[in-house]
Amino acid sequence: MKIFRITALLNCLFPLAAIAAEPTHHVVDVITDIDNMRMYFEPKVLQVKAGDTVTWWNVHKEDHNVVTYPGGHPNGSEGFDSPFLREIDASWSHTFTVEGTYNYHCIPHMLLGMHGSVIVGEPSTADGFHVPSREETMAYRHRLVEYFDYDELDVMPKNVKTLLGGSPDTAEPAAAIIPNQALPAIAPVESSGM
Ligand SMILES: [Cu+2]
Repeated sequence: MKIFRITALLNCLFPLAAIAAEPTHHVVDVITDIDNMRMYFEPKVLQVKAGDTVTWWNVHKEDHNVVTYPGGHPNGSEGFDSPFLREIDASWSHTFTVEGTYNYHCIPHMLLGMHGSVIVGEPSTADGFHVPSREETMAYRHRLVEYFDYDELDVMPKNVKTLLGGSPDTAEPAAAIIPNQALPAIAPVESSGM
């Protein structure tokens, strides 16, 4: 087995390279900081290699999920879409096989800037992302509309309701959360007055 001997020889000469090629397990902490009204992923940007597994770990008791944007994953990949992590220590894992950039977020807290990226190997170029079909885009939009219904808006912090275009003092639905209208750009949330 000549190939085997060559491999064995390379492993002797470059033992670190052999170790580095092994799949690695990474953890992203899913953080709920109620006092400061912050929900975030730590690290926000994680670089891994093809074959590696990432586990999102819910550090606190709060509902979170991790979902790639419809156009937020590389050509030829499936993206990912986790169930809700609800309890402390709840976790969900995904193994990355296709190289490129995966931009994801938590649906309940996307308006609080709960976004993250996993870069597998090299980052995707601008034209290297999956182009979602109309059906994929509409399905995603429908999930947002379902999630951010009137009841949810009612319990949202005032500054977020204001960002959505609703009145901060009422539970008025946000005009922006209607199918076929673009979501507004999210300005930085003022920390004063909280
Ligand atoms: Cu969340």
